[in-house]
Amino acid sequence: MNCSRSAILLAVIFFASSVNAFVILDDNTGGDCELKNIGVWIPETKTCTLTKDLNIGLNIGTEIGLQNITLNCSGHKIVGSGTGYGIHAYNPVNLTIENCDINGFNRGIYFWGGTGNNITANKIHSNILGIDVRLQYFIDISDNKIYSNTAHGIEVGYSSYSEVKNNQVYENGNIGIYLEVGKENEISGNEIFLNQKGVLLIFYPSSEGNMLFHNNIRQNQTGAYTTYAGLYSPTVGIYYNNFIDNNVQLWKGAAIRASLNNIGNYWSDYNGLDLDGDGVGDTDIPWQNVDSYPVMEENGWFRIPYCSNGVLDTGESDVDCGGFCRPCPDGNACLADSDCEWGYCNPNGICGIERDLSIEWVKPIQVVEDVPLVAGKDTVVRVKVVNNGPETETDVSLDYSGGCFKETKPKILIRGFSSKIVDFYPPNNCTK
Ligand SMILES: [Ca+2]
Ligand SMILES: [Ca+2]
Repeated sequence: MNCSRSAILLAVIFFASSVNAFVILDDNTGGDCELKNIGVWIPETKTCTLTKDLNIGLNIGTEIGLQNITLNCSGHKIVGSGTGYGIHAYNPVNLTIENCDINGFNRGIYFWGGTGNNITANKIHSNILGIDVRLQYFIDISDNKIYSNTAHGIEVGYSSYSEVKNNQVYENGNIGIYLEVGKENEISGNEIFLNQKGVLLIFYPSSEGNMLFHNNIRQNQTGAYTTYAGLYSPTVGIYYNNFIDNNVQLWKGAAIRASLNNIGNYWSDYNGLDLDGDGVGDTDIPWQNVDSYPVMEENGWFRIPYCSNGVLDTGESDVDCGGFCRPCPDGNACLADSDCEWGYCNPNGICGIERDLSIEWVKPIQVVEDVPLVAGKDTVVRVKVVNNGPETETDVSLDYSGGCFKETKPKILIRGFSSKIVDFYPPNNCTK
């Protein structure tokens, strides 16, 4: 009796989500992209750019997987009423989903099968599951903000060669990033905080080559939870992470290699001693029963020997800096913002200058101070707006006199008692 009741329920959900959704197709109008007047379709690049918010979800193709499609929401919202999928695709190849704000669905993004897909620069929040992708090869999930989903933030299942990187994953009700079976997957560069479990890793014996590295994992109930099914556990690499103030820093149920080049992780609760002053702890090891090389300070892995040998090595963006080494100063080569001291890698792959302003309280109008710009150098003016009150929306403006640059970012939502970074990019022929 219970069986048939669940079967009927599932059928209803599928029917609702497949009918009650816009459909993007690879034809003259991009399917509903232009037919239903929700966006602009460029056939040459197979790109649908949304021009309005949507209150039902989108299917990319039907039962037949499409290739090389891009959906650019251009910041628009796709809002559901608690069921169905925000964006659904079956067996997509080289599908890109970018700049979407997806909330209020059973699953914000759901892919079943596929190769080479990208999910980048989206906000995915207040769904049951934020991103749920299955049976993927070479999926790239990067630079998204994934928060306040009631179950998991990102779930990658039965997939291989995935990259989950540089995402902010926070305040999800159960698991922040859930990697379930598959090989050669990398989870790196993520900020993972205030989830029930920051990261959950489940492996089968065939799940070789998975890595969790270079992440900030803080204030979760459990930082990282590892386990396996089957007769033995493959080894997962967990190194160069900051484990900070998680109630349980690490649950070790699988085999873990907790160091690379004799450098491990930073553990906020490590209270051993560094007897020879090399930045790596020497007593109370292996810490957490896994880490024989706990570093003494946050991001302490810049002490890797290749970071001070005067040679450009694999893993550095310039000589002895970037990557796992110290961030590079202004003018050095970079591949990502995280390679740079100022946190800004310009489009030419050179570390630019960041100007940091801090607004200590959200007020109707607040003039902070002059920020100098240098002609010929790319600058990002990074405004950190601190809100010491309840959740609010505010405009943030940057105005250089002389008409060189003026921009307002409207209606920036700042959660209560938290802060938000707002970046401006003045042209590099400006001086001030
Ligand atoms: Ca030492
Ligand atoms: Ca080097």
